[in-house]
Amino acid sequence: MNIVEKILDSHKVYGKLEAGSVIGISVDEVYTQDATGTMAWLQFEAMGVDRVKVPLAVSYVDHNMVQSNFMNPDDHAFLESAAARFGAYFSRPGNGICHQVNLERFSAPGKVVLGTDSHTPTNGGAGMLAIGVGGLDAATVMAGAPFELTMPKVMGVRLSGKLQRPWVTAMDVILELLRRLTVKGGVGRVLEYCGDGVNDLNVTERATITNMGAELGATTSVFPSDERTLRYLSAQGREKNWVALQPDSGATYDEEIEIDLASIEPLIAMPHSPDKVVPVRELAGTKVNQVCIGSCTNSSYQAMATVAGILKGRTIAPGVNLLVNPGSRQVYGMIARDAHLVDMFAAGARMLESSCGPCIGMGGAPGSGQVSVRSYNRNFEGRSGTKDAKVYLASPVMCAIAAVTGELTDLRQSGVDVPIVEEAESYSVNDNMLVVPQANAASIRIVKGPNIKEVPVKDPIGDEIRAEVLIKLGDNVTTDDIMPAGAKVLPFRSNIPAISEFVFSNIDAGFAAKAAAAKARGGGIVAGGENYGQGSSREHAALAPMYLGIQAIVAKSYARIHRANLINFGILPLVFKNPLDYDGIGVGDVLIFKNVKDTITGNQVYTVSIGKSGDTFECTSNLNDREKDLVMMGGLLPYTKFKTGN
Ligand code: MIC
Ligand code: SF4
Repeated sequence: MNIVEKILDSHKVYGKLEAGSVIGISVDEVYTQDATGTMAWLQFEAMGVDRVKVPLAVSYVDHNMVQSNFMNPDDHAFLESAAARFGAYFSRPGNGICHQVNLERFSAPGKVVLGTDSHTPTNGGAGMLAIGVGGLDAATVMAGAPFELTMPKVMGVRLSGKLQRPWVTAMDVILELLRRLTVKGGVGRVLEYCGDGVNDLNVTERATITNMGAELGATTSVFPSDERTLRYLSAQGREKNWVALQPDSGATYDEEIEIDLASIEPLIAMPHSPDKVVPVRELAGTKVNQVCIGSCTNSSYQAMATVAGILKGRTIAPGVNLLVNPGSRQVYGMIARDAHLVDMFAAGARMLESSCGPCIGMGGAPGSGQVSVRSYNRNFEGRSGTKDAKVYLASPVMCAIAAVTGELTDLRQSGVDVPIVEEAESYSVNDNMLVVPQANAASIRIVKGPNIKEVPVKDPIGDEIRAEVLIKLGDNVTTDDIMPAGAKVLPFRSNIPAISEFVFSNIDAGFAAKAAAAKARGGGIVAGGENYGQGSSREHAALAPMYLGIQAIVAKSYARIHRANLINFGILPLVFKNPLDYDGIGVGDVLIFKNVKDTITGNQVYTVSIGKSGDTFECTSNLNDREKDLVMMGGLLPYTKFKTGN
């Protein structure tokens, strides 16, 4: 068996480990973050379960950290009280970004972790099977259900050789994969890293690679657990969590690709997609206005100390703003202790708190039309908070050099020395910002500020859908397109009626009003191309459209987490049987589906007629048995209530 099969086999509750079949697995840990966690915990509360039923649950606060009014701190207070009430650890604001803190303090090879954030696979760097899910899926698992997924294909990524340090980093490895496979290349797959080259990478470097495997659309990515994993866990004072985890000799993969680490050169992703990757040297001379270093992708002690070494004794170039958000308080403390922080400050860095910050448009927006180079993982249009900003993604080394030279350069020609920093021998461990769950919590009151509203629930599906195409989009529509983030919108994550006003607002400012009008006439439909809903796990990208009366999406294909979220909220994720039919529909067309219920429970081939012309085309829904029930009943919440009799 390969590693993925080993972990799934040891956690299997039902199903067959054959690519494409539905399996249920037990889960060792679930974590949430504040931007998706308020919904997850409200949903958990609505399920009427007294205490989480997974061995470990952690509620992090890291996204909604700009407290421009009462909303975000109210959410934090809600999360803290819900964690106490239901038996989860609470990672207090300031402790760091969920993925990095979880890797540091809770990762355990061979175990399964779900997180309500698409970059949960960060933990795969330490040999965990770590999967990003929507809040409702997390709540259901915390309430005791197995996690159900379609058995993915396992793609072996065979690494050989060694990176050309210090110029080439783990970030360049994942950029190389994005260059080869694109943002759709990982859909339906888990990437399992193997081969001698694995030894060249330490756990935090591996975590950079598995973190950004999310941008490939992969279900997750995983590295073996070896001596380097033991070393990392020991350095975290957690060697007891180590187990060895290697593929059996002769283990096979559904697909395999090879990467010679020595052949990788410094790479960069151009606006506005993580897969628009080119060698940095091709862009040499491009002027840079802003540099952002950190986030959940590149915040290890090693990365931060390397950046400080580049900045030491220099000043950032005129016209450049440098923002640094170290991913955890642990790393922040260590770079302060070792005076790297002094070198960063002295060079002119603007040090931010340990939170997502500019990565999700929570402050740090670039100016109009500016070039921002970031060691982050996503550069979707508008995500930075500035629609016409040009955001590039590159390694922390490239970013630091761009900060001091003011432009993109062929690193080796830059004249800047880059220190080689070894992996930390030991980490300073201080868990005082992790609130430990207590027994006897039944009397704890859950605190809900005025912006925290009930989760809306859809009615069971009707037998006829007659709904208008409200928007028609191309391939790779992101959840940032559907449900934008940023400092203005994120505070409404606990208030679906309010956040719904922003659905598709960066593409069509009148969308919410159009949808409301269409709702009265039978509802709306969204038309999309391939890989609809890539990116974030935010279920608001399904929940808010559902609230606006969206009945179905018709697209050529879907990203995994978003498809699951649509089903969880009772929206039909339809696929054109013939992709060319996409061309035959337009905004304003009324699409009519008859015998919907019989089709869902039957062959799932829907004959759709287009109102005006009377033309027809076919769609399918590819729902498994459980998904059929969910869509029929209006989603996972009514389904769970029905099953548990609540
Ligand atoms: C992101 O990177 O897009 C986020 C913000 O972390 C999201 C979660 C969210 O939208 O709250 C993710 O990656 O899932
Ligand atoms: Fe936060 Fe950005 Fe990581 Fe998402 S990708 S968890 S917004 S740092």
